[in-house]
Amino acid sequence: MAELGALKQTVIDGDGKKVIELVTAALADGSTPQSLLTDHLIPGMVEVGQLMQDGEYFIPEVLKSAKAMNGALAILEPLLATGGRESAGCVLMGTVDGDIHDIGKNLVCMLLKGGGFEVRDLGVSVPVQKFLEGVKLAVQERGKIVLGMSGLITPTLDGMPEVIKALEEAGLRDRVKVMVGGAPVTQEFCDSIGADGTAPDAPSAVALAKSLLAA
Ligand code: B1M
Repeated sequence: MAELGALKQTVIDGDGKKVIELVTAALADGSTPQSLLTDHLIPGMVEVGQLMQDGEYFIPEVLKSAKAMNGALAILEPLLATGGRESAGCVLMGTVDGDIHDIGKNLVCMLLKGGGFEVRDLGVSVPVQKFLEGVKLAVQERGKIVLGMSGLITPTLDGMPEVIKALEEAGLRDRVKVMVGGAPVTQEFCDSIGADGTAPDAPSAVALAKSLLAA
């Protein structure tokens, strides 16, 4: 489909209406949600990041692209949903306090749902206390759970060890497997804060959540 080649560029241009048109048409033509994400939408956002870094894009342009991307994710999400399979477990997810980036988190949530997980999404800029309350409730209802924390801004990553400390103080740490991620998160950082694992992208986050709950 010739028009599909334009999808990445429409994300870069932040043309939300056109992105939805192209995604809808591509799905009708038989493209899979996974291929739309991997081959077109995510590369579009990666290029937006590069343009921001190069000083060619500023917040208003980036915001338009992010809105266009989230519009596409909203269409793809139900197509990746579990369809009544047995639950693979419960993942509580949020972006750390002070950070409003949600595209990566939304992608991880989407693929986790596709992988059979019940996902409780606390949203963006989640304070320590809100993470703690979410964990308490999820543990009560579901037993052992995975807590996923996403962070894109280096200084806000400090929120991750704060949440882990709060879990320890509340006596909940042994009921929760902590998964951290986001572009600036490294394995070294993960180890240094005592998290249980990190994943570089959404598909590997699903594999990690499965192995953490199986462990
Ligand atoms: Co901002 N921003 N931004 N931004 N933004 C970055 C992150 C930045 C790298 C740009 C840059 O300077 N080069 C930089 C952070 C630098 C740093 O500290 N490391 C930055 C900055 C500085 C800022 C502001 C401070 C800018 C300002 O105001 N001066 C501001 C902060 C606002 C705030 O949060 N308080 C800001 C604002 C924004 C927008 C609002 C305009 C918009 C966000 C809109 C939204 O999310 N709804 C935005 C965007 C879009 C970006 C870039 C361009 C793209 C991020 C993105 O969506 N990537 C980004 C530049 C870049 O990344 N190169 C940038 C696509 C997404 C699919 O990838 O999120 O990495 P990612 O997620 C991946 C993996 O990381 C992983 O899986 C995902 C899918 O494969 N993953 C996990 C993510 N979470 C995971 C969790 C897991 C496991 C894996 O387990 C729990």
